[in-house]
Amino acid sequence: MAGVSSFRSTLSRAALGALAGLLAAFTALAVAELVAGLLRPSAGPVTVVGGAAIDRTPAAVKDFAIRTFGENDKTVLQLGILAVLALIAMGLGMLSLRHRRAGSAGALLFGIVGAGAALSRPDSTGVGDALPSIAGAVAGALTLHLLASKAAPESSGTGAGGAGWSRRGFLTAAVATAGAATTAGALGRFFASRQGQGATASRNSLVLPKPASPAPPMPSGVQLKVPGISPFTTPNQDFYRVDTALVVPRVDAGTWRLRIHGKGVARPRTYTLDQLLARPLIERDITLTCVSNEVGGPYIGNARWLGVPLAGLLEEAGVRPPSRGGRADQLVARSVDGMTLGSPVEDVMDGRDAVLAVGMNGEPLPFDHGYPVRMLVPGLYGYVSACKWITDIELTTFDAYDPYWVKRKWARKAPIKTQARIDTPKPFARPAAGPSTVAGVAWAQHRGITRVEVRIDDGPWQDADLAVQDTVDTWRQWSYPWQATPGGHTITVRATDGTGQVQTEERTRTIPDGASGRHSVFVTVP
Ligand SMILES: Nc1nc2c(c(=O)[nH]1)N[C@H]1C(S)=C(S)[C@@H](COP(=O)(O)O)O[C@H]1N2
Ligand SMILES: [Mo]
Repeated sequence: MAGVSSFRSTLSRAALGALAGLLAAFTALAVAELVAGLLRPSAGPVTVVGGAAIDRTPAAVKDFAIRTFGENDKTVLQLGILAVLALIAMGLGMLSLRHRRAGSAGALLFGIVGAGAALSRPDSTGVGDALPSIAGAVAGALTLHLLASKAAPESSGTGAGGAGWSRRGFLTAAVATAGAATTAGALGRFFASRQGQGATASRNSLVLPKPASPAPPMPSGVQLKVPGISPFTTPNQDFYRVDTALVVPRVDAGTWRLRIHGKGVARPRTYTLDQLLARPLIERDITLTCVSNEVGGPYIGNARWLGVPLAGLLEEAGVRPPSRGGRADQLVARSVDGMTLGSPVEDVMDGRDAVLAVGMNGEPLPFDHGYPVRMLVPGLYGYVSACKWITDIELTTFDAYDPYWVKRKWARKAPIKTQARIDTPKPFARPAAGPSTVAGVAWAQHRGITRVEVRIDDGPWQDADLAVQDTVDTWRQWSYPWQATPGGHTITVRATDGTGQVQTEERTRTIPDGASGRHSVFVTVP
């Protein structure tokens, strides 16, 4: 009996320790968020540790995460960080009942990790960024010390029964801690949201100028009337989002600047948003695609963008493309959160509509998509062209500098590969026998789509009907009337681009320069 009761008391002591550890970690995070909310929300410990983790994740794992969790990948990462933290905190809590100092030392160690992560972020604004983690760690260590002393007062000696501890004393301290931490966390959130208010106000008051060069009227035949096909223009709220930002940058357009400088820039310049908006703007339909898009995948969207032609700005700055004797062959765009993306200067200046976009489908860029200004270069995957929250353009060479993704083994240059996707029927659908419609989208930005063919099982390739082409920079819809016969069928599609090149059958992974291969779906006709 004595054995059982001492086992029970060991167990309940362990539970107390774990609870103390959890509360201490919660307090640490809440205090850190409060300090971050006052200073800089994106310097919060979960954000900086998450950011550091993202930057160090091997490309294959990142690709897996995007594939598996889609746009929830960052939520999953943050929950993972919190889960690991909770486990370690419970361990430290138990340890602190016996070795009070060890528990607190562990808490402080976490503060150092968080502070280190904060200072290593590319958007770190200085040593102040270490403060949230340090303050949180100190609060966590003190909390752990307090709760541990309530749970196992040192004066009580080492008796297994823990005679001296007061259940009420511990519970009171625990409840008070939880209450104080919750308040601190809520205040932190409040201050953080206030920091974004200048940005929100600047976006709400932004009136987009009329384009000097409007997009040509969209031909009515670009949109097929087939249920289940992707809309030709992707609504902003449905537009895919891919970036490394755990906290979406909220930039106040009033203080925002764009600097253009570097090799061969005879007249470096810094622009305000108003200066950019005062220039003649163009409006263009451009389909954007992510290099991480699997064959048949969702990371593609088409929008009507409004913005400043980039080539003109570069010419004013004295930049010449390599084919006209320019010394810089790479344009590196840098965002407010420190992301870097590199595009060939030649492509940006070859006459295509490379643009610094301020508008997306008739409204200012959403924060998620780069407010106030982002770059787009038709024909290039997003990671080598589409810098969101852009603030700096540096002319350099491919030899001299590798931007973010290139350092992580992705290709230096990455034109978008010709692809076609079957939107309907869906994989494993059960369409009725008889007349049926296979339909979807095909894209080969800046080359255009001239032909789409469909094959049922091992049958011959048959021409699909093409919707009207908007421009060579947009995707193109297609449909194929199919007489569905009972049984299982594999439907495959392939596209031909404006250069006459037929989409390759060869399957490649997304890394290093985009997936190739043909999309197919398997359906069963009952
Ligand atoms: N600042 C910043 N810009 C960025 C990225 C990023 O991580 N940070 N990701 C790029 C990638 S990989 C793609 S595919 C596009 C996606 O743009 P969207 O989120 O508006 O669809 O943004 C590009 N621009
Ligand atoms: Mo991407």
